[in-house]
Amino acid sequence: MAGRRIPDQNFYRTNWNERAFTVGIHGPVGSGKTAIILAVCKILKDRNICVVTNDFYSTIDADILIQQNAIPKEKVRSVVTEGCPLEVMNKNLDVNLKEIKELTKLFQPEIILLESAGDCLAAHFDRDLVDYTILVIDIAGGKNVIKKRIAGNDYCELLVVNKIDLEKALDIDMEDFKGDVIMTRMDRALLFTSVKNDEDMKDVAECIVRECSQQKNQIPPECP
Ligand SMILES: Nc1nc2c(ncn2[C@@H]2O[C@H](COP(=O)(O)OP(=O)(O)O)[C@@H](O)[C@H]2O)c(=O)[nH]1
Ligand SMILES: [Mg+2]
Repeated sequence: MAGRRIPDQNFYRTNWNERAFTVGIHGPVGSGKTAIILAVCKILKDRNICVVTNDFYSTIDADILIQQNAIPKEKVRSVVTEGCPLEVMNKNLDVNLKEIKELTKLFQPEIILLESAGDCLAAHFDRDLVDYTILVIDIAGGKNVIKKRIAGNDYCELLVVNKIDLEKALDIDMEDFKGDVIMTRMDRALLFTSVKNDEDMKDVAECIVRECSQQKNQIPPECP
């Protein structure tokens, strides 16, 4: 049920050589961001992709991507974050931008996937950092998780509700659950996924590639 992106009339970018098309992938710890990035990298293996991860005090996520041969080692950068999760992306916005620009210079990638940590919405949605924002949540929070407001749901371009394969274990009625989620998204893009389902992961990859192509082919408005 991928919908359309909210048009952002004031946002046109033409210089992709300094900072490649960047996808911000954020959401709570454990929702499946790294697992989705892993799957997307494998699906898009013939394209030129780079990844930046943000890990607290570790390089775990970047290590997973490299060990699982999702992406060549040199195309992954790990920003090791410290301190309060609420501030972490904010503090590290410059560091992330630096890594993204360096990767762009080195490889001229078509797409950079940025896995972010923490809840600093201002940083996640900063247009100087990312061109397309994906929020990943999972159903493990229970059937009411979407009724409690999810930080970022109002702003992200694509909401991914992951781990739907766990519906029975969590005793969730998916039809009810989906209805609640759809209410919050209206006509904005939304996917229900399991990383165990290749088709679901292909849908995520497709959204990214389509958005990348749309933004790069956008014609800026003429100056008045
Ligand atoms: N059953 C199931 N497990 C998943 C799914 N997605 C991720 N996981 C598992 O959830 C855990 C956390 O995933 P991870 O990608 O590290 O979450 P992150 O913190 O958001 O990056 C890992 O053990 C994954 O294998 C899914 O769709 N279904
Ligand atoms: Mg992760």
